[in-house]
Amino acid sequence: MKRAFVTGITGQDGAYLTKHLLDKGYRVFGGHRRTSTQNFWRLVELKVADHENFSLIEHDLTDPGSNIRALTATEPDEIYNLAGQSHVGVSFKEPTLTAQISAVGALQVLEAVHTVNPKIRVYQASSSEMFGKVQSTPQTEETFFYPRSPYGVAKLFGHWSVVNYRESYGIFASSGILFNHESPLRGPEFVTRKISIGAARIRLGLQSSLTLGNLDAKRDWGFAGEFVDGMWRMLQADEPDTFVLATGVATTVRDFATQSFAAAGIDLEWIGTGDNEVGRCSETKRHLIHIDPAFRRPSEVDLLLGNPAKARRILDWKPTTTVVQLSQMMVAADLAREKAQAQLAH
Ligand code: NDP
Ligand code: GDR
Repeated sequence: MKRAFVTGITGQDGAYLTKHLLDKGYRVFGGHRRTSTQNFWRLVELKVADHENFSLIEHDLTDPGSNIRALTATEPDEIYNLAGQSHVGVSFKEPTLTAQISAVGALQVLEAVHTVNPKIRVYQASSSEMFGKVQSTPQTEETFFYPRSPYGVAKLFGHWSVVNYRESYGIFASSGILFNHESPLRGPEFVTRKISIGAARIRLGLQSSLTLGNLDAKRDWGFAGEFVDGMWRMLQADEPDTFVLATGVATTVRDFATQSFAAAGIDLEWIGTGDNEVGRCSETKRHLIHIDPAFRRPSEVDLLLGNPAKARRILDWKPTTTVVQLSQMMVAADLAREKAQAQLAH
């Protein structure tokens, strides 16, 4: 039975990857940091929390001893380093913390592997945010990096550390440059989930409107459940390498909102420009989406659009969920949750 240690188990990808690995017959150890309130709701939703081959282990990426102890205790064949301060907007407010977790933390995982057992295969959660300011599209493994946020800079450090440990010590370490991937388990502070919750609550009369930032940003949005399979495939390959995982289709935030509100049965139309732009219901003319400049970032990434051809060629990985299906899946889940919540309250 193969053994895997997954850091960041309480996050979106941690939950989906754990389910994927358990379905493949792995023994999975999930790293979680101590928090004053437990947050295992995703593991519960995917029904992996009580699985006989799953255990939790306390782990904080920023503590060197914690990394060493986690590897010594779990003796994994593979480690998936998913832990991180993953919010780009927050990284502008907490740049040092972001670097400590997502840059130095990634290095410490590699150093722990180098120290404890250099045969452990490593997956590092790198990001399309490293491409930042658009140099060319679609973005591939060869595209020049130009990060535009403390988050992107930190992830680039992690990415190059992976390449360095691969070349210096022969460690099987792969870097997955993943474009945005979403799901009903996405954190509510990311724009897709913020929209799906907002659409569901407005539809049910629980909320009157939603505020967003930059509607013009374009992202290549895929389904997280399919992206974790790409992570696993990277560690089954003959050689460690760098791979882009993306869908190859970019959508504006505005269009994602229009699709999501349509999935909730609300036809949106857009009026005005800039910070005065409003999304209103075409039927009632009620204003449902406003702009709040506070949600804009000091420097923005305008367009992320990936070409996953290398992953398709070498890993035989291909996503199939379209962005419209994704928005429908997310809105359906939030409508069901909000209805259940509202029933509980009565
Ligand atoms: P989430 O924000 O949902 O999860 C992040 C996880 O990291 C949480 O479990 C969090 O724990 C944990 N974490 C944060 N700080 C520490 C720490 N110091 N020590 C240990 N664990 C910590 O992110 P996702 O699941 O969406 O993403 C997984 C990884 O992939 C992240 O590194 C992200 O940056 C990267 N990524 C994500 C993409 C996406 O579109 N989802 C695209 C490209 C890269 P806690 O619950 O305690 O906060
Ligand atoms: P991103 O995702 O920054 O791409 O990082 P996010 O959903 O936060 O933003 C996507 C785009 O939407 C714009 N936007 C808003 N964003 C948020 N969060 N809230 C708003 O109200 C809002 N309005 C508009 C943003 O400006 C941006 O252009 C995600 C994370 O998962 C990272 O960890 C990961 O590395 C990258 O995707 C790839």
